[in-house]
Amino acid sequence: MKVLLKTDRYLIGRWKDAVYQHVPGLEIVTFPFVGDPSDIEVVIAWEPPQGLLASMPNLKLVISTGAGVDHILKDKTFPRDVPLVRMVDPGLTQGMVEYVVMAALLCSRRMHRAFSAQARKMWEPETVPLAPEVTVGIMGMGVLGRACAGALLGMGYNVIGWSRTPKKFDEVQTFDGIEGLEKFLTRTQILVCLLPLTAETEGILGRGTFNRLPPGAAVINAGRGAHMIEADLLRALDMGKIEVAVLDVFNEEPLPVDNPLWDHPRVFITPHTASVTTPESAIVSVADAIDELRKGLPLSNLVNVELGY
Ligand code: NDP
Ligand code: OXD
Repeated sequence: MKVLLKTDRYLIGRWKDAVYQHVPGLEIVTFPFVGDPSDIEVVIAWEPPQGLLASMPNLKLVISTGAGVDHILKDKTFPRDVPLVRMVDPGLTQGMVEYVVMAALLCSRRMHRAFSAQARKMWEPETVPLAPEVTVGIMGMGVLGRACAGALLGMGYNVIGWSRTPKKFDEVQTFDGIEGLEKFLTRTQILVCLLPLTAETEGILGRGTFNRLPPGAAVINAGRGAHMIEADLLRALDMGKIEVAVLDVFNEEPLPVDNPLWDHPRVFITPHTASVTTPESAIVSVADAIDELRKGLPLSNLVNVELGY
């Protein structure tokens, strides 16, 4: 079986080693070398170029090294009959839990004010709410959203969740669908976006959403940049509707130097590193997918390409 690796350039060597060590009996080629496209049966991919997957007539499986698959489905030539499996990996989940807990603490402890006072060498004490006085609303109660909810509950935060379909959790009140969105937002003081990017979720972090949050709310976006209408966020920040934002993902990445978000005193920025897939841990999920394919078993973490996640 011939496998093509198309991952971030700086990770390709580590991915190759991991696949050699964990999945016996594969011939591995690394992009941009492809050889004869009709020989490739499996592609392990991050941001494959437009048309690459469609050029492989014998492709049997595509494995996304990311949890999100928008980077693959944005290619309109993607062969939709080929199974697409996404990344579910304890390391990726742990990274996101750490990021969201860190970001929630930055917001509820109002660290932007402390950092601003430090920059001005001003001693400006203030009391901040404790976690039990703060409600964190998580958009997207999937693998990552649920894990973050558990960690935030452990910190003492109130946690509520929003998803496409109804959910039931012991300690997390949940809302679903467009009908549930308003109630969810009006109760949320720190909004965390962990949605996949789909036709339905694109632009969801915009004026309509910000207007429904209580005044002085915080926004954490670790989903995708296209969830956010950046101009609406800047307006909401400047109007005081949103007190602070923690952003990991952007409409254009790397974030252009002239983007006003860089200089905003109440915006924290990270470069799409909320959680990064580590080949040495993610290889378990990749090996499982190839094993399931070889044995003709149902594939774990199969994406519904119609829904886009
Ligand atoms: P999952 O597929 O496990 O969960 C997705 C969740 O979003 C589900 O609860 C789903 O609802 C909900 N959802 C989807 N569409 C809608 C909708 N239209 N309305 C309301 N809820 C919706 O994904 P993961 O938790 O594994 O990952 C989530 C996203 O996080 C990824 O797609 C990726 O974009 C992002 N990510 C970002 C990283 C970073 O470093 N910044 C790293 C890893 C992931 P339901 O349960 O009803 O299906
Ligand atoms: C992912 C990502 O989707 O890294 O896993 O953004």
